[in-house]
Amino acid sequence: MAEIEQKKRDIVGFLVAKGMLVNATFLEKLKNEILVDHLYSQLSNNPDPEQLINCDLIDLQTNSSSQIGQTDQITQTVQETQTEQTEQTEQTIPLTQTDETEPKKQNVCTGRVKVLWEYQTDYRKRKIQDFVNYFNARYKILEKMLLQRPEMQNITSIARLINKQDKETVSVVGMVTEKRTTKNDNILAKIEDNTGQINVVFSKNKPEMMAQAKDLVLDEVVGIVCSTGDNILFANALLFPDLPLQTELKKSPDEAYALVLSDMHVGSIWFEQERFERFLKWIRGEAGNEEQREVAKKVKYILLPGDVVDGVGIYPGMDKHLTITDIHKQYEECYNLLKQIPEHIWLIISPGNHDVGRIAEPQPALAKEYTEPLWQMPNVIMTCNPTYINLHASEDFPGFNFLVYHGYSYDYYSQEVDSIKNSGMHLSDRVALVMKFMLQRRHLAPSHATTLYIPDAKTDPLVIESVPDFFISGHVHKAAVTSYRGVSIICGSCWQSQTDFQDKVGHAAEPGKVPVINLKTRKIKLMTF
Ligand code: D5M
Ligand code: FE
Ligand code: ZN
Repeated sequence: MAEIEQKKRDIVGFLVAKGMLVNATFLEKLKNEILVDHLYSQLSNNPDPEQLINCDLIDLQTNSSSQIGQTDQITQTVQETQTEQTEQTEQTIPLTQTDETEPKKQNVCTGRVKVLWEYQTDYRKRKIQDFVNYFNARYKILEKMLLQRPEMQNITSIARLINKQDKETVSVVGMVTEKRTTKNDNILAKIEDNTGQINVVFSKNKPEMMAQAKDLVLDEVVGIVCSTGDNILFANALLFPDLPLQTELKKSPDEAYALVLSDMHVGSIWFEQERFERFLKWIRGEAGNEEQREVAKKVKYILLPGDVVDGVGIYPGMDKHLTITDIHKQYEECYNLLKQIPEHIWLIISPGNHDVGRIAEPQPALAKEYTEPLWQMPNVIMTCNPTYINLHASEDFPGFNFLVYHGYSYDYYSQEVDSIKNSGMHLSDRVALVMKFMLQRRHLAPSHATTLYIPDAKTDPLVIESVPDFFISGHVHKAAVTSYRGVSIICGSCWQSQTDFQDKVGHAAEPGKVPVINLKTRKIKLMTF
């Protein structure tokens, strides 16, 4: 029995390593030992993962009479799932009937999840050079984005500007290393590229640019169109890496929903059990009006972007704020709750700053050692923070790219970026502005040390390298929905009522709001539980 379980794990592990994630239907299939043995025997040949996932018992010519009953049973289960799925997607994803030999390869999944980027933990000790390389990597990616802008045509390196005598219009790309307001109310920033550094003046006489310059944060990489002076630059325009202007909004051909369920904080004395149970009732189709129940039926994905448990030892004296003081038991309780969600819904779990493991980002997927029951769930995908995943792809649809980040760095930006701080909004209502700020900077924590991070010599995983369709966060404990240049920005709420700490810092939590994303219309509604 244990051997079979290990084989199952190896099969799933193989598929995950190949970027193929398995769904409930597939795991249901794995209940049959013949199929497990068959698939396992294939692993050593490095099989095509697509074929492996679509392999069915009926494809296997098994003669074992003792197994036939079981075989029929499983096949039936698969067919039932297919029928259901076919009905749901019929209007929009027609089944191609041409491939008669492989009818079951169509729509076996009730939805598709692909992890596009997975963080591989690298526990070696970091040296100074790693930090240098990391900053260089970040600089290069952002510079490349900036150089695509027409305004950046006359790009010159800083070293070549230092000795320029004549007044000329040039453009530079640099990392901001200093910033201050002068006594004349202009802004003086020092920028640096890999050839040198130079001061840039942003004049208060250009109000639009001045507003942008006030928002500059240290270490961000910007483009500046400027006039040269004597060892100084006078800025005429400031450019952020930013998103391209919106093209057509991608929409799913079929009606399906994704939910954001962040910050459960299971184990906390402030965990809102009753509220969460109301959510569970709805998602199981046992509560809500007719329209709401219809939506519940079509939910295919639930994103849980971190703080799924309250954790232990996160701050001094935390014990007295916990109903469950053992980290294993917290995840076990989390499992007890999540297993009540219908299995046809994918649950995509990524870590937050309260979860087990390191809080330095990128945070690897939650360690199995502490979260075993979650890993065992057939419909759970454990991924890292930040993570980049593709949801709902089909033969006719490329799927949506989701950038999911817990949001630990956001506390700093909501209090320090000039336009956000002075937005007139309450601290807990600023997250939409912060998330837009991140998209403009193309970075999840542009200033060094605004979040803990692990430098990676080759790349900076917190750079927003590809433009997502959806940008999802949590952490702030208050839901928000907006959009920027075609990217839907969504922050989940929480399942923990206002904590003592939040009282102290003047933060107002608003638990129990669930962003419900209609993937067909791209409309997002907040449901309250
Ligand atoms: O954080 C939940 C929320 O609590 C977060 O978005 C704001 C508030 N919070 C947490 N830590 C801080 C700090 N250091 N300053 C200001 N506000 C904070 P959670 O991660 O669930 O504890
Ligand atoms: Fe939280
Ligand atoms: Zn958090």
